[in-house]
Amino acid sequence: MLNFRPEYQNIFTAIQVRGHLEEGVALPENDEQFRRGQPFHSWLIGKVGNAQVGPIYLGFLGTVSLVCGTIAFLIIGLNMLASVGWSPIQFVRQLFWLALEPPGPEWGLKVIPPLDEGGWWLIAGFFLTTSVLLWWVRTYRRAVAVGLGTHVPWAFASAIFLFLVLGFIRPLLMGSWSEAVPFGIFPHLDWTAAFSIRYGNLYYNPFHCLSIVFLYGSVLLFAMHGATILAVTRYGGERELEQIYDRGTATERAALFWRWTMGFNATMESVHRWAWWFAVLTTLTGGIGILLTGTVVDNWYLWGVQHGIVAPYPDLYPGVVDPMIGAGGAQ
Ligand code: 07D
Repeated sequence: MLNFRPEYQNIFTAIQVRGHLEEGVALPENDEQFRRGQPFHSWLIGKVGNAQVGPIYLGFLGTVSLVCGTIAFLIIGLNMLASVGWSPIQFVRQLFWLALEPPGPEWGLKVIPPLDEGGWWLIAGFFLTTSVLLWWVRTYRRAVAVGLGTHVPWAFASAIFLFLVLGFIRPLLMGSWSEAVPFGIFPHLDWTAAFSIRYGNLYYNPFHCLSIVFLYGSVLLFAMHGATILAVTRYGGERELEQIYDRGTATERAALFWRWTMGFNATMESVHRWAWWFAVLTTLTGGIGILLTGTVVDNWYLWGVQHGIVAPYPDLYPGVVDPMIGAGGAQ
């Protein structure tokens, strides 16, 4: 008969650990001044994470990044508000449909087209990109400052790569800002659907396939790992680092469970490398797929036909000629 504490029996009974308030490791003097706020405990926040809130480090980069992010957010929001005649009620009612669109194709890569014809989109994009990049530098510098590896910043860099490909690099390669994604909730979803159709169905883009594999794979790995660790906490398995260098019964049992159920087990350490690579490769392969679209490959369906991946449509209506390219069509 196993003897375990009832708290560990299911996923709903979270344990809230409250020790003394922690200030964290000491920082060099010129860094220390940016550590802000008196830390406190919050029961509600302790329900989903560490009960301690703060201190926060608001250095120069973080502050500038937040300012730039706020400017972008305000430009986007105010443009949307303007598009509904400055009516707060319509703004809330139509929020999901509102957009700040990039410049039309007639403006190519012009640096500042008229503000209401994409100029605001460019300015908002500039501030958002600056904000994201500065936040990246912040994650890198904070990781080094607390003596961590730089794994988090490099994973974040992969996401930023896709973000830059979609909004900056591919539009540059295509020679037009109009290729970029609009700001807005449904508008950016409509953009992805239109993009897929314009380039002959993104499902046939092998890099979109890979990106989905890694996205779903990340979800699966996260679920497997989270479940495994919760399942072995009763043996101290949540102390993962100790279990990596001094394998205990928690690791043994978890490993045995996976060998029993699927014949193979990751190690207490390697599962984190699996997770890191799957997450990073989602956006890395995705970015490659988007870079190739419209630049190297113009129609992924036809590309699939050409490479024997997909069957061509049967020739049901022989003799029908596209009037745009056939005789008598527009010149
Ligand atoms: C987008 C980039 C990083 C983000 C950063 C954040 C802020 C916040 C906020 C101002 C997520 C910066 C922003 C700080 C600012 C304010 C308020 C990461 C991003 C740094 N697809 N699809 C993918 C599936 C279809 C299409 C990836 C599935 C259709 C396009 C992923 C299906 C069509 C693109 C994926 C499916 C289509 C994608 C995204 C199923 C039409 C992309 C990975 C089951 C709808 C993107 C290669 C990711 C890509 C992408 C999944 C279907 C179009 C794997 C599961 C056929 C155009 N699709 N998709 O992590 O990389 O994004 O494609 O049907 O561009 Mg797809």
